[in-house]
Amino acid sequence: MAYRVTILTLFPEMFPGPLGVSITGRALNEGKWALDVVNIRDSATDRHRTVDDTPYGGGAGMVMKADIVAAAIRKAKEANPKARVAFMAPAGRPFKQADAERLSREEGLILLCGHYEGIDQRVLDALVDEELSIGDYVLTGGEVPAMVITDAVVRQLGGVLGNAETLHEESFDDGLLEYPHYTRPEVWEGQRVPDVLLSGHHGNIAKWRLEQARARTAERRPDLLEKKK
Ligand code: 4H7
Repeated sequence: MAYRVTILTLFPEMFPGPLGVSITGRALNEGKWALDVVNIRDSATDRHRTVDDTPYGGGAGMVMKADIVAAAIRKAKEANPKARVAFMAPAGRPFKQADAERLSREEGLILLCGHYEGIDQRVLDALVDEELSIGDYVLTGGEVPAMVITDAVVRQLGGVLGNAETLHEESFDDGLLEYPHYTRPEVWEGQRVPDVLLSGHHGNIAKWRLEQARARTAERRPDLLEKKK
């Protein structure tokens, strides 16, 4: 059975969006993974299809209702019964490459996208396995984070990446930032390609790339070097 991703959202028209093109789109068309998009509003029961209500304790904004969101999650679980359920939130645990690898080894994924001020905590406690954040910024909704996580997970699935793409992955899965890349022409607007890359000396090229990756990491992400020790 193909890996199934179920998205629970108030804005289903946002999908597949970027997931429908390039590597993820090709893999989707080839049946290497499946995407279900479920409108949370379809689980509303009243005449106005209400999904939100005012917060207990007061304050600005609205909160997504526990009963409606719970019904949507339960419906998603019927079609994707062994899936891990994740909620995209600014207060979530930071999503890392290791999470993409771990989630790709699960039997499917249900991603819950919040809007308004968030979702009633009780449905999260009862039905959500983990809460994830893609970074320290606030977004309008959880849809873009869900796309980010789906992209990162799908490219870890077997048979999704081509040979060249897989090789590249391996050479830079070492906790360093990537080295800089160059292609023709040799001189562009007065800037030359570094001589070593034209030398044909594969040992020197590998050494230079590693030095570049280390220097960049020290400059831009010293936290990553600290972790490697
Ligand atoms: C849960 C709770 C994820 C989800 C609140 C989601 C950033 C990330 C959301 C909110 C997200 C991330 C709703 C609070 C919109 C702010 C204006 C959806 N933002 N939002 N409010 N970093 N937003 O992964």
